[in-house]
This record gives sequence, C-alpha cells and structure tokens, in this order.
Amino acid sequence: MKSRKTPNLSLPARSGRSPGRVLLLLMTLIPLSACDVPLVGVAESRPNAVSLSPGRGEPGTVLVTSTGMNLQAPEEISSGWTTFRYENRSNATHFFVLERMPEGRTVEDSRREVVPVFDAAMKLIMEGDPAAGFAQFANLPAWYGDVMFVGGPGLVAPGNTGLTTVRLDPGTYVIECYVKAPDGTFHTSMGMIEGLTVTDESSGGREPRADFAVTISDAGIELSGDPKPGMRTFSVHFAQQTVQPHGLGYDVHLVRLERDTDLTALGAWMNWSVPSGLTTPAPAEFLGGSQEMPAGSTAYVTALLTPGRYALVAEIPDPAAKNMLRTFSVPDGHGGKR
Ligand SMILES: [Cu+2]
Repeated sequence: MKSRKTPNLSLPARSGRSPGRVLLLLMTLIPLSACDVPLVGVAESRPNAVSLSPGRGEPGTVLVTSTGMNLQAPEEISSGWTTFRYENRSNATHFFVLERMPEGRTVEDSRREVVPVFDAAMKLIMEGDPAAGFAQFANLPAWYGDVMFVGGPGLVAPGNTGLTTVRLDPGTYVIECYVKAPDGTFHTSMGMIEGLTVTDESSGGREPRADFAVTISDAGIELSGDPKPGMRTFSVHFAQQTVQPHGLGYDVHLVRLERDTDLTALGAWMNWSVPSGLTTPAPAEFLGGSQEMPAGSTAYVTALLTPGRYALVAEIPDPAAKNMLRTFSVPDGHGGKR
C-alpha cells in the first residue's frame, strides 16, 4: 500500500462536510479485486413494473427520465424541498447522484477534466491492473475534491420509478449515473451526465412525512417502524458519513428480493471499483433509494411496497460485513409474513 502522505497533492479544507469521491483516499487504496465475483444468470427486465402516480405536478416535483443512456431533466429548477421523480424507461438499471459543484465549475469542467480520468482508470481496472488504474486519479483536478454528493434517487430497475425528496440549496449541480456497461464503461461516458442549475426561487415543496425511518451510520443501516404494504415513504437519515475504500461514503438502496435473489452476489455488486461491480444487468430489482449525503442530512424515499422480502443496501464494498445489507419483510394485509 502506498504511503498516505502523497506529495504534490493538497486538498482544500471542506468544513467537515463529506465530499464525493475523495481524491486522497482513491490514491491510497488497496484494489479490491478479491471482491470481484462474476454474476451469472441475471435477468434484467422485470415484468412487475410499478407505475407510481404521486409526485406528478405537485410543487417541488422534478421529472427526470431515462429512455436509454440519457438523463432527460430540466436545465434549471427552484430550490428548497424537491422530489425527484425518476422514471427509468430504459432497459438497464440506473440512478443519478446530485453533485454540488464548487464555485465557478460546471458540467463542462466535469466532462473535460473528470470523466476522462475515471474512464482511463476503469480501462486499466478492466484490464486487470487496478494499481495502475487507481494511479490515474492523480490526474483529477484539485477542484474535484470540493464536489459534494448531496443525494438523488438510488438504483431504479428498468420500468420502475424512483421517488426521492431532498432539500436543495441554490447552486450549480451535475447529475450523473456511474453504473457501468458490461465492458466497464461508465454510463456517465455514454451520455448520462448533465448540468442542473438550482435557483434562489423557492420550490414551494414541503418536507414529506415518513411512515418509517432508516438511519445509516458506521454501525450500519437501522430501520425503525413497521413497513406496511402500500405507497410508503421512509426517511433516510445520514447520522454519520465515512469515506469507504472505494472513495465514496454511505448511501441506501431499496431492493425487492425474490426467492432466487443471491445476497452474496448483490453485496459483491455494490462496489464500482472492481470489474463486475455496478455493471448491468443488475443482480436484483432496485426500487430507488437515496444517494450519499453529508452527515446530518435527511432524504425521503417513496416506494410501492407489496407483501414480501426486501433489502436496504449501501453502495460500498462488502456491505454485509458493515451491517449495510439489511433485509426486512412487508407483511400481507392480515398480519402474516410471506
Ligand atoms: Cu446508468
């Protein structure tokens, strides 16, 4: 492992807030190729697509749609409580993360100075040389250390809709899906990155009321309250945020479990920095969630829950080992559990 004292690399102070991918840590990683488990026999297209009606046309609601490797979104939205209604009409699992840009930086800076670095790194990781891949991150611009991940819809399976509510400050943002094609190409590089301006004008949106609560901290994912069938909203509170070996902090994704869902494969898939990690097709049906946010933040996720088994999982290496692959059941209407 390289020394943590990397010369020629200085990151600006971040006021104790959680950044996005952390440059310093990325450069000192031990590659996690041991976690690289091939995924076999995965079905991507699901028959039980969910049509969600809430969220359309209400104050503070922003529609974002994918019809392929794209994010169709407004260029400008108002600030305050904002519900992103993410309709995935493509044939692959996607998400998008909201990245708040440092002063003066836009999506063009990301396209020019950040995306090519991640592409070069992943090419080397896919070729079996993760050490050389991670060394590429020395080429990231210094300002990238000040990009903040501030939420956004979690992973959404083809045909599903994710509803995620966050309180947005005015500023310049980038939205991005860095799920990967089977050859390792980031969806970002296939068209899934756009700029988003959040204005001073208030959205008029209100903070949602939660039916049950999810908290994520260094201790894992905790769930309090009883998830019942129906259209339900849960809060996701980020009590702590600790950067993990793949350069990212915690987030939470909701998964519907089938009898044949392989939890080991699911856990192994949640790490973008290994060859088969975060590649489509996904190993399970995702229903949305909340992307990484700074410690102290709360997001709200709304999903249609039918009786059955579910998991809440963080997109980190080996989430089960950190109590971040947590299963739960939604009982049927008569109080029994399927
Ligand atoms: Cu994607």
